[in-house]
Amino acid sequence: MNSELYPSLATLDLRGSSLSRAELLAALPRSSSSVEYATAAVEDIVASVRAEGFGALRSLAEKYDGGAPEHFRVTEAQLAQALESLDPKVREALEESISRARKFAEASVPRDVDVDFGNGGVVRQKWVPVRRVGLYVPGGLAVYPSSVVMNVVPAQAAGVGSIALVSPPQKEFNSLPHPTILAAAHLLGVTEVYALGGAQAIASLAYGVPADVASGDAEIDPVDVITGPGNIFVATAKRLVKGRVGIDAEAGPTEIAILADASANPDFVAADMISQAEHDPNAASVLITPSVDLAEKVRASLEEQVASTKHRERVQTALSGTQSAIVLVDSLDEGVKVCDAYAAEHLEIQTENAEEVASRITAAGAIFVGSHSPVSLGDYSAGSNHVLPTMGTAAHSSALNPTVFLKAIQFISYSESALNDVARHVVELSRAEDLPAHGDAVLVRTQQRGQR
Ligand code: HSO
Ligand code: ZN
Repeated sequence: MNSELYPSLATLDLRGSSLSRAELLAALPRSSSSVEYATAAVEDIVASVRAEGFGALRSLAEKYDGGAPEHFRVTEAQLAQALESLDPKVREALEESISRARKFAEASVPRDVDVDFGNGGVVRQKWVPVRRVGLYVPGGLAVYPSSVVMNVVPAQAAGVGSIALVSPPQKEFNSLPHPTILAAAHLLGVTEVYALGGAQAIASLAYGVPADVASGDAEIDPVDVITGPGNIFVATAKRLVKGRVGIDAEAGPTEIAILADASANPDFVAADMISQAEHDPNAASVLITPSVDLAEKVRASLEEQVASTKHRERVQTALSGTQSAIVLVDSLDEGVKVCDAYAAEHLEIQTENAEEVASRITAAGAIFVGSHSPVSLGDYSAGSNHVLPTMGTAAHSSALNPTVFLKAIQFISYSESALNDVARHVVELSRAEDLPAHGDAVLVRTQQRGQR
């Protein structure tokens, strides 16, 4: 094929090969970001926050964020001020994003179940929100008010009563979080916001921070669940505090895979590859196609579109990295297998009968079906969530959704006669496990001790 166009994007030619799943996994492009190397530094940060509270937070903010705010908690007046200063068009766009995300999140809250086994033997499952959550919104290369929406809305839909939001202090904004982040928080009715970033923010949420009389900073109450994307230090810290708190899927560099055939519009495919590459030089853009002709046209379109895109350098680095490629396959069926093995954060299906092809996919964070459902739509305004599992973790993990903020409590309520119905089976199994006291606890109620 003609790789002279956009030659820095690699080709992986799988045509005619019959790889095992393990071989396929090894062959597929993937960014090599690993949380291990940050572990020692993050352990130190978590330990110092636990030992020294706000004192540690102050010196860490000076060291990593170029300065500490007067108080870490953002005041109501500062939140209101940020919203007042927000461009009305951005406000309108955020409101639309919130209303669609809310509609979808509320519809996604799982139903309670109630199963009657007869004679008054009932088992129920009730979804109960966690008491308090901490949501991390990154600073860094870009400012993401959209991520405020994507984290807050499912927590609210789940019925969480207490929400704390953290985002790194920005030197140019008086060491407060970026004003559009504050504005989005205020729009969503979130009143507890802290200028805290990095591993220290995660440690503060997980373990809490005692009040500091000297500085006047009030106590930060520990949370039960922490969600939200962040850099490698944030991801590592979340991994460290997991168990003490629940976390969402670990977020690595963003990735887009596109399964396309000859019917796809190459300009659409190229634009979507560029759109996610724009996030990060480590972002992954992967096109999977049985059509050599489409692959060539996409290269030509990339050549043109990359030249005029704003974050050209970042995009070029991402597209020429080993994590990005055009993968040639023998057929769409083979393409589906490749998609399932890759388990992309975002998967676009730009083929004939896109709905049918999409229905055969079994691993992806979110699937964007057909020519008019680009990933960037989902990033902002579709109603779906943009906090998604990366690095192949979509094989076992899901988009951020209300269940992340809920626990399913089971209620067991049996009457005497319902207990009678199964008593002998409990006794039998307790004997099989050599735990006779288990059976006795039933027999003492059903007065069948004589049968022992
Ligand atoms: N594509 C990113 C989310 C995002 N895009 C935020 C723009 N703003 C990861 O899913
Ligand atoms: Zn994006």
